[in-house]
Amino acid sequence: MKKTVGLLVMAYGTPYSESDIEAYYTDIRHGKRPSEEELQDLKDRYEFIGGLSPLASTTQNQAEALCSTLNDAYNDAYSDVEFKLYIGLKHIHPFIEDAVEDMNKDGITEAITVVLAPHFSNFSVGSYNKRAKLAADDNGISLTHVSHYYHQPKFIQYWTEKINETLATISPEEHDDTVLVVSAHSLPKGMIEQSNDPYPDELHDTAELLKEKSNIIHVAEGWQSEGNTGTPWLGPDVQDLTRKLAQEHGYKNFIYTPVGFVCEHLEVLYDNDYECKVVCDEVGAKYYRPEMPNTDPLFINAIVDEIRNLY
Ligand code: FEC
Repeated sequence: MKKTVGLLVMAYGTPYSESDIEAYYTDIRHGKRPSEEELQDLKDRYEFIGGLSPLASTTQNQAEALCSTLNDAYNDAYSDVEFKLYIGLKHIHPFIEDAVEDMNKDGITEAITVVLAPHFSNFSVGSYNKRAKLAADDNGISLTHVSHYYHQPKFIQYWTEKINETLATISPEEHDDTVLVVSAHSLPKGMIEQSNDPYPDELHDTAELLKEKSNIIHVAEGWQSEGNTGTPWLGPDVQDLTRKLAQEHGYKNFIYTPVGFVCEHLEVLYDNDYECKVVCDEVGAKYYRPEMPNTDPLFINAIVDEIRNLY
């Protein structure tokens, strides 16, 4: 008899329809309703990327690909374990707590948790894990958390291949005029510094690994998608960084790799593909943004490899 272990895949979540946007934004802001202006601004950004974000269906596809690849990997090892998938979202239903309750109803007593974000911060992956743990403790379920997987060779290989494929479309004489911008979602600076959070170091390690493994010559690190809290966030912001790099080095080509995210969604389709592109146009440089990992087998297997190290 195989033992059924829960696979709790957690992700940010996105509105399923325009009418969900207000409640979703209110949840992101810890229950504080956005002003009419803020709400309209967010609605306009969704409108700009085609009405809604592809995040909901991509999360579902990524989670299903992960669960089946994981089951194949454990079958190959003649294991007595079978993983059953549960999806728990941070800001919209099915919430993390709903998924844990479903596990309990199904008689699950042990589960692996994975967040669809590759770097660890106490304020991102750590906060998902905390919510899962609280709910799991109430339901008598023991959890093993995947903290991060940005360092997994297959994750780095995915991005290395994408960078090299992009470079291959740029003439070799221009490679010295090309810069790679490696970025993740910004977070409030004070929170990160006070808690000695590993998040900035993990982004830095990612940038170093990509520089070492790929054919890129110049690499810069930046932060993106910061919120309006009136307090400083981690910088440099990718748009300011673009202007500065163009001014100081005269780069002609900018390749953006938002490695802190794992698929195309609002923060990539708007903040990179629109906002960074506008700055590239302004400074007379070309904009490139390779495809995000989505369900690429290298990406899915990077998470499987991390799980196999832990469980
Ligand atoms: O495609 C979509 O519909 C959703 C895309 C989306 C992802 C995402 C990932 C992260 N966020 C992180 C932190 C913050 C902090 C605040 C914040 C605000 C927003 C807003 C939207 C939004 N985030 Fe998000 N985030 C996505 C979407 N995020 C929409 C609200 C409007 C705005 O500010 O643009 C600020 C909260 C506050 O105001 O108090 C902090 C982090 C990640 C990456 C890790 C993860 O995926 O969990 C960190 C995707």
